[in-house]
Amino acid sequence: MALHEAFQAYKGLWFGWSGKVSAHPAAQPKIIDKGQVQYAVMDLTSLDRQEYYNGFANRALWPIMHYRIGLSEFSRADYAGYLRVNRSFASALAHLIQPDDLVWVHDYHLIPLASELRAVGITNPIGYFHHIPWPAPEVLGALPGSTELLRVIPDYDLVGVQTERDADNLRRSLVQEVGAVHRGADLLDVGSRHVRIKSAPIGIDVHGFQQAAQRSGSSRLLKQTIAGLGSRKLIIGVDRLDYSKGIPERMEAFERFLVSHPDQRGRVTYLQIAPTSRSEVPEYATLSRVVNETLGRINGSLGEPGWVPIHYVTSTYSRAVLARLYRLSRVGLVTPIRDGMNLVAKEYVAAQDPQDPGVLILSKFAGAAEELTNALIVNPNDKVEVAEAIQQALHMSREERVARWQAMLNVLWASDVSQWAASFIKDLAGHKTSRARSKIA
Ligand code: ADQ
Repeated sequence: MALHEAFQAYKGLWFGWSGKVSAHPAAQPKIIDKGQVQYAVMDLTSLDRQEYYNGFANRALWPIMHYRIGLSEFSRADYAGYLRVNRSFASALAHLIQPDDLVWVHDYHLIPLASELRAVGITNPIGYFHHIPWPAPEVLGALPGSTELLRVIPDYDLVGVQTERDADNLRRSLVQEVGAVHRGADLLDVGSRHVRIKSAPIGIDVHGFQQAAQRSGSSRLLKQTIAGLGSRKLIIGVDRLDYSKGIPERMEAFERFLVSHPDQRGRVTYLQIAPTSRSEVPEYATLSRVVNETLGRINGSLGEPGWVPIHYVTSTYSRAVLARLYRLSRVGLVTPIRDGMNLVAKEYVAAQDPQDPGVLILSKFAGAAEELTNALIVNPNDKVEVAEAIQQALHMSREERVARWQAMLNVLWASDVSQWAASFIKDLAGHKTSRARSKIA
């Protein structure tokens, strides 16, 4: 979503998986024209989806990148599928790349794409942005094939990650595993290639969220939430249903808060919005069960007639509805166990009422914590600490809320998503003298 907005400003071509599976996918992409941007999309076979997407990308790489070595399921067949799909994407994309194009690749599904493009003769500048954390070398090293993945990184000219910590981790892995040599602050030499690794934290459409939060959007969830709240304060969590987001841990921290502060029972409602994702991956089905059990237990043991402590919904909502809900909430609870950035933290801040803003409680393991230092920063594994942060947030003076919020809003304005994209593209363009359009994969 954030990316699509940022790229509306550019004449370019977006290339990627259509999200569809077919028995005999065409070798060339289907081209769809939408204003300035052309979309080139390809179907996958069901084996591709299983090995490439559900398998290596989401069952091996995703957990490792989120420091969950124990959840990472590596299989040689999945890895071969990952490389095969990247190769077929590269061979289709190569026909669409013009001599003056910049190519900007996004996320962990496509790490080998530059290498495959180089193999078919593409010499254009190619950048890569990694949306999720880049783990410490000793964590990544647990993944079979990780050295091979590192070897293809120098086929990019520019690599962006979300935080300084991620950039440092990636540079250290390149030095330790593939013999990269530092040539400047963020420039590395690997054989004859040079690659720049920079921290480039992604932003949001700040103005868009501010505007949306002030409109009187309507939806059943919004109406029911407003009607059910009365004088209660609202605490909100919004996440894809993913084990990296710390949803059951957060519910238990809220339970701890209610147990430690019984006077607050009936005075607060916690709304957790968590649309299902990756349901074909077994760990996500397990998570769904755990969340439902945790929710049922807490609501069963602490609920009272006329008051349900945690409201849990799994639908997706428009930006207008989310922004209104953020603004209605006294507390934004963003406590991932590990997260590349976490856009919800930024959206929550942008949507607040300047006269009476809510308080952001933010995990120290979200990339956003490097920037939003005026949030209440917590360790999401420490339920007592999170519970006490909830208590502090609910009782914070208006002056302190305004001061913290203003400081965080200033950070958001310093790099919204359009500036973020423009800055990356400018850096990438530094690798050539002229360009006509950009390619996004
Ligand atoms: P995600 O893991 O998907 O992104 P996040 O950054 O929180 O995580 O973005 C989620 C987005 O989905 C937000 O814009 C949010 O508003 C939206 N969303 C969540 N629930 C929704 C719902 N019920 N209805 C509609 N929209 C909903 C990955 C990385 C992150 C990184 C981003 C961007 O894992 O760490 O911040 O990419 O780089």
